[in-house]
Amino acid sequence: MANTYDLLIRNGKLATAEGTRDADLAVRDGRIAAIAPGLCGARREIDATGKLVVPGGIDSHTHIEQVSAFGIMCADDFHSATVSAAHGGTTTTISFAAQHRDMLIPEVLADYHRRAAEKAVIDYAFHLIVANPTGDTLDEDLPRAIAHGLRSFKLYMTYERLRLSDEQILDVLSVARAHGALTMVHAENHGMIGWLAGKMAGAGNVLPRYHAICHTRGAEAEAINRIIALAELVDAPVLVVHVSTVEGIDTIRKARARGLKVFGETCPQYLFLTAKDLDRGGLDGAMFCCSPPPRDEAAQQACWAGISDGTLEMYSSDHAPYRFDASGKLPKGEKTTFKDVANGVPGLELRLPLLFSEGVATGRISLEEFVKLSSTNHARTYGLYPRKGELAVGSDADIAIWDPAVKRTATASMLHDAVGYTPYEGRSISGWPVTVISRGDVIVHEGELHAERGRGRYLAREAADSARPAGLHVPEVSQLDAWDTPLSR
Ligand code: DUC
Ligand code: ZN
Ligand code: ZN
Repeated sequence: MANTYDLLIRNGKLATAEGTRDADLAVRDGRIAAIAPGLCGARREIDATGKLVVPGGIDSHTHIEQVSAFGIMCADDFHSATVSAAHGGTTTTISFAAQHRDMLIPEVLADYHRRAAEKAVIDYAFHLIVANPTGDTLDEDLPRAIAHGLRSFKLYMTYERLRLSDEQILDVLSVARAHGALTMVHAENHGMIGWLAGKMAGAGNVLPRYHAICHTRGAEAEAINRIIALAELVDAPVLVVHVSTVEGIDTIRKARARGLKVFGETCPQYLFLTAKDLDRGGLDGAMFCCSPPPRDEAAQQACWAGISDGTLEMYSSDHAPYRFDASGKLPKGEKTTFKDVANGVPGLELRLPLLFSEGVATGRISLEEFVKLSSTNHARTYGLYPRKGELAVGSDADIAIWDPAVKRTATASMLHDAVGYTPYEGRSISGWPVTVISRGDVIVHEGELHAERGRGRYLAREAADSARPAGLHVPEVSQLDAWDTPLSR
């Protein structure tokens, strides 16, 4: 019989956001060519008996080969990060092209494109961090970036080097709205954190645990309230990233109930870690310092509740990889205080195994919810659907085959990033990806990588549904009424 297909995955249980079914899946020319029982005629076959066949993961919040808000280059480049992602069942990353205040956006984009194209082993896209929204940036650079398929910006309300004023945020939100981009926001009140940090450090309290105390949950709550008010004023969609608090989740829930286009993301560190992890002996707690910090059990439960009622549609790693040495976490060695610690935790490779183990295997979430959180919601939100995030004829053949029966203990040495530690060391994890396929190529099989540097492709994106300018009522700025904003109704 002629080989109609390049690859056939047989006898698996296919799971999408819509449901599960037993079927074979065939691939031709990098795309899904057929889904049906009893397919045959392929150059290569994989027997997926007893396994789950799901869309490859999309991690839409990753920091790769990026200089941080503290001026530190992170540990992973586009090769190590995407290799690590692939081993964890992720086939697309969206990372940040980060403007710092002295940089021009076209140069920033050219630089990230060049570095990713040389090294990435899976497909990738970028969000643009906007740190200096001047007139030219607003009038020319941002609209041009959007026209080239870069459909999302990230803004910071804290970090001295990156934060924008409310007026600057309104400027960027207005451009995003007019041209069909989605704005992601790091929402923490800068003044509250800085004031507390000064008091703590002044009193000699400098261990990592004080990081969690200073990034008080009220700082997140205040900033989420404010960004929602700003977004409502100009009727722009916003996605609050790395939401960590009971209060923050509740505020987003209420805004959505009012019909506002406000979305929320949470991350493994808010489901699986707490502030107690920062209170390990000496500087060890620095391994868990990220912003916002992990909170308490009540906040973890609120994150799960936000996931199950759809308030938090996005589950991303916020992979921010720094080694536990002077190149990363501890820039001043033994003298490093909580104010100096590089912010961020790694999570690209374990994001999905942790969610599968703690979510699906415990019965806390369904397989359909797992697919949405790991892949489909990201594709829909960031303008990649149905090319990515779906098992359907015509979609890219980005697929992860999971064995729910495999149980392993997480250790740093099993991971493929360049970090050298994992915050999840010693955790028992049930359910792992065993075969990972990107555009029809089997790039990971039984723990072995089969992918060349640079095979990953840049993904220009469509406007996401929430950010599509057509169909929105676009008022003249002169019509805005700051107190009664009818814009989003
Ligand atoms: N906080 C951020 O804002 N970005 C990277 C990681 C972190 O902890
Ligand atoms: Zn952030
Ligand atoms: Zn981040």
